[in-house]
Amino acid sequence: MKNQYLIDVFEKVKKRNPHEPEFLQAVTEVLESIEPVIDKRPDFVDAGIVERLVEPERQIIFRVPWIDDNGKTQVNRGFRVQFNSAIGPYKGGIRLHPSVYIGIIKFLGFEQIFKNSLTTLPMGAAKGGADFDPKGKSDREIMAFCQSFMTELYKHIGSNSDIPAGDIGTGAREIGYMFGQYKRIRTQFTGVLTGKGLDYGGSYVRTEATGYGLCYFLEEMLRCNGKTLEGKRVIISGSGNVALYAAEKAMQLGATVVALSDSDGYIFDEDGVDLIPLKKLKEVDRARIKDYLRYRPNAKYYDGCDGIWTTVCDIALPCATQNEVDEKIARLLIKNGCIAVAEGANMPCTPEAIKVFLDNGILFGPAKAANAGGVATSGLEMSQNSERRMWSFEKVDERLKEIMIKIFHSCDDAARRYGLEGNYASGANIAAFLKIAEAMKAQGCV
Ligand code: NDP
Ligand code: 2IT
Repeated sequence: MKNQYLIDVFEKVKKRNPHEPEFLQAVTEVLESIEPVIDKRPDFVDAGIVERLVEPERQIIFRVPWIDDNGKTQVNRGFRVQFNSAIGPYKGGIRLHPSVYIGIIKFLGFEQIFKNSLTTLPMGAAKGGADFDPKGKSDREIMAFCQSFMTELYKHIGSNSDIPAGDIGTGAREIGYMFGQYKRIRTQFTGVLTGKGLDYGGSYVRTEATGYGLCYFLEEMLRCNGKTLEGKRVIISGSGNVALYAAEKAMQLGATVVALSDSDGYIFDEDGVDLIPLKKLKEVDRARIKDYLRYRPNAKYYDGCDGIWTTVCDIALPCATQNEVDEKIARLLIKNGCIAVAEGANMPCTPEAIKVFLDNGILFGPAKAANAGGVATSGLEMSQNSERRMWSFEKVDERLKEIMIKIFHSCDDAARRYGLEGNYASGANIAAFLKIAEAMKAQGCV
């Protein structure tokens, strides 16, 4: 970074947010790529856009007490960071994972600003969560936690102010319990959460949306570079909501998915993973990925989640968590013949890894563009809730596809306009930032 204004803003961010490496990483990546915009737009500097952008509008931290199955009191820490409302009500998921702390929620909330801007839908940005580990908990314990979490969170959210959704550890079950508690406390049946069940205000395709959207984006990125998904060998990290539906769509588009993982290890199935047993294992039984071998004894299981990146592939889709692909892994993927990487997870590739991809001509789809299909479909769920109607699967899927193709082209166009052809990571940041910055400028110093 050479721009003095951006250097000064970043120094302040570092000073104000020590011990939050993920947040600083997300901010650095954005500030570096908007430098050519700031160089040309002194009006953004005058309006203090960037120093306002890096400071959340509101941060809420609260106690979440609940009783476990042994009658013992447990206490978790809950978060909601309402980052930016320049272009719409706060919108973003809830992460339930033991690693959650304020720095993780802030990095995710910050990324969400740009992602939501790219969707073209009117959504501001927030993220929430708790350091609660859903793994191994009974349904009753999950319900007790979700009800307690919502008993505080309800004060800060609403269908026109802040609309949470799922993320790691928060799926249909958790959204259901949270929605039930919100409705009970507020006596209001509104679209306050997205990712709801289809029987009570949910949208078709929301379950599939992030994974499907990732593949729609990937397909367009490949097409515009004279390639297709047909016949490609794909590896996907994770085996949660995003990974499973990325696998499903990649297969529908003619690719062979040979490996998926969880935090313990990964499976390799040479002829292509069989999604029917895998979905049952992960979505119904809540089992581990190694149990896949019970259905496909010829597949292989290896301990250690990092091992998946040694698998020979044409395309890699990191769909588990942040910073799972580092520089070493990036070089290994390239050595093994990988031609494209698209991020299903949020910030799964380190800045060093991204640089290696870009320097080596690997097609790289950045998270805030490539995984925006989830929140975009949440936006479509909000529209349906407002209309009090439900659109067909086909209609939502069609809208999702259109949005993902448009997102790819906004990244591509912005990159070209700034002489960064093929750098969709910078293109995504620039395109998203311009819209947010104009909206913030128009609304004055708030
Ligand atoms: P899930 O909870 O459904 O699945 C998460 C998967 O990632 C699991 O397989 C989990 O393995 C693995 N995982 C989680 N943490 C780690 C870790 N620290 N190390 C290794 N593996 C890990 O979450 P989602 O599929 O919803 O989310 C995955 C990613 O996609 C996240 O980065 C999320 O922010 C992002 N995302 C999600 C969207 C959505 O709509 N759900 C939308 C856009 C982005 P294990 O079971 O062993 O923990
Ligand atoms: O990271 C994300 O975009 C999500 N977890 C989805 C957010 C949403 O509001 O659907």
